[in-house]
Amino acid sequence: MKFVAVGDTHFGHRLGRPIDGRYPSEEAKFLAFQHAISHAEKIGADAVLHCGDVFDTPNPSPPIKKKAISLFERILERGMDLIVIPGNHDRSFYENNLLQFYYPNFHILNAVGRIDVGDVAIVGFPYTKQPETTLARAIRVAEESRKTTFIICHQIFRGATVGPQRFVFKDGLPLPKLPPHVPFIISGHIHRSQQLHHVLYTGSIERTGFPETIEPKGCLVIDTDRGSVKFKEVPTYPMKVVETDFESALSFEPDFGTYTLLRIVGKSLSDQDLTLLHHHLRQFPLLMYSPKTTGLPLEPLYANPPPFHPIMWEAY
Ligand SMILES: [Mn+2]
Repeated sequence: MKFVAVGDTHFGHRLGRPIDGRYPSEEAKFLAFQHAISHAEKIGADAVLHCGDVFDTPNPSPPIKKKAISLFERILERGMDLIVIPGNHDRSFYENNLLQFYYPNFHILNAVGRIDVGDVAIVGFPYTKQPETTLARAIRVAEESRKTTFIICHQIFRGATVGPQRFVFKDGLPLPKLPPHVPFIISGHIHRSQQLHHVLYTGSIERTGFPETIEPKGCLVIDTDRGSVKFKEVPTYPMKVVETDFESALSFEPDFGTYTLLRIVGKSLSDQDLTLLHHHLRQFPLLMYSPKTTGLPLEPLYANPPPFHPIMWEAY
């Protein structure tokens, strides 16, 4: 059987200012998710697993909800199961939904629960602030299953790494022991896809901020016949970080259609410097810059980003 796991779609996420009334960042999230769906269709996936943070906010606008629902329906109409767990950005949305009336293959896990898809079981639970007890409960539910079982969640595990400076989460969940028929846990929440032993992060489907410029985006493809899990990259909206000195910043022109963060490094800026900068840079809707306060000289952060290792697990 085949599964496509995605996470952190953050539908409705807005970055920069709109161009002709539209935020490219909003459309980019849907486009990236469509690429993941197309891949699921192409390989004949049995189910799509969404590991949380469907929306960016608890109350997305009606057009954002409608677009998201239409993409969910595309998956469901194809006969694939769709299993969703609530993340931390958008939990309230999941409480009442009518999709389940129309599509018996649509599943939301609002508490620890198990969904069977063919000869595989999926155990999942929503984002929680008591992750140790909830994960222990999920593992007990998984133990009762006699099938190959995947656990899906939306949590921080100890050792997860993000950002150009390789920030490491030291306080997350310890990596748990899993029963032999539970080969791995798939999690959303950390936007950089990575493997921590048997914990696999899908990563966000599109970038929600500049620290994510250093990594590709995509979904995970699970093939239970081969026992493999692989990262599948999807095309994304152009985004980059430029680090420069103050003088160059005053004449900087970004590429049109590229989200750009301009970091002015090496000099503490005065009020007058900031006014000059703002006057020049405010004309570009997809450009953001830093610093925005006086007396805070920035160090370069992006000169030596950590290498990205796409998940390529051949035999779990
Ligand atoms: Mn998220």
